[in-house]
Amino acid sequence: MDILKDFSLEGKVALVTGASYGIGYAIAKAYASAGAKIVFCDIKQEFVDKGLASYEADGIDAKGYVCDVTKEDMVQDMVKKIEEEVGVVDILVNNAGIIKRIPMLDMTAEEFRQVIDVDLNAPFIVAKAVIPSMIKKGHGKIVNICSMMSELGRETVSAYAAAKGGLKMLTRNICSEYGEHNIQCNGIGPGYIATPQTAPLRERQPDGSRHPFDQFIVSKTPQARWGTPEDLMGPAVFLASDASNFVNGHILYVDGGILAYIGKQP
Ligand code: NAP
Ligand code: GCO
Repeated sequence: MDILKDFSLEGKVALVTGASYGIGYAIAKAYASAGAKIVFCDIKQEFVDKGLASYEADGIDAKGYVCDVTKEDMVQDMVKKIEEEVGVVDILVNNAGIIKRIPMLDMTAEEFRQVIDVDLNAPFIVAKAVIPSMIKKGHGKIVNICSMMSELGRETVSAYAAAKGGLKMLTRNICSEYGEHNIQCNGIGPGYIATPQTAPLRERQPDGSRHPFDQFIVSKTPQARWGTPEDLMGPAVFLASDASNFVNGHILYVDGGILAYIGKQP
């Protein structure tokens, strides 16, 4: 028996939202190396073009679409085009996301809504667009990119934590509602990963010292380092492959142990 065959994504179509760079790009790269055909979207043509150039440089024949995942009509059109031009989506990664780091009392309701829209409403919209064809095909994999903030709060990220907590429960509900159609819906909860989204938390101070938050995260992580997008590749392939066909409604935390650790004594 060759157990590694179960991790193959040969012949599968994988849609990764917001995958011109960052975590989504790394996951798409991993899926391509496991044999999947990659389709991705980004909100601006310039970022889709940037992403296509990166995929090409990495030897990946990806297809990119301009799509704001918060707009249901755009998402429905994109999925219809993907089905016509590439094939039915076998694997969906709801990766696109934003964060606004604003103290709650200073945050406007509109700013709160914008974060909820991208980080929670959009995964609902995109999942709703791909599930019907997954049901017809008799299988599907949905991977929602959750967060430490699906479990923990911290100052200034009220909207993001609310969205990612909700995304954890949306993950469990898709599992509950569509598991009987052989659709597995799971989440990945990355720890603190070095991407553009967290760049402000790692900026060097004027005196050249490390950002206080950078030092804080390293002290809170048993592996004493920030994660990289590459750290998410293996777990993402596992959750998209036949190797996880009886894993459903699970949030797999890829955090270097943060959630298990009280933190190093200062
Ligand atoms: P990132 O570098 O900011 O990339 C986010 C991507 O999402 C960008 O390509 C962005 O495109 C796209 N996007 C944003 N709004 C969109 C919309 N309305 N429609 C389509 N695409 C949209 O973020 P990241 O660090 O790679 O994070 C990716 C995911 O992982 C997010 O869901 C994030 O919450 C989650 N996460 C990140 C970390 C971390 O430490 N980095 C940890 C846990 C979870 P544009 O550039 O064109 O806006
Ligand atoms: C923050 C960070 C985190 C990470 C990630 C942790 O401001 O606290 O941006 O939210 O992005 O979600 O898992």
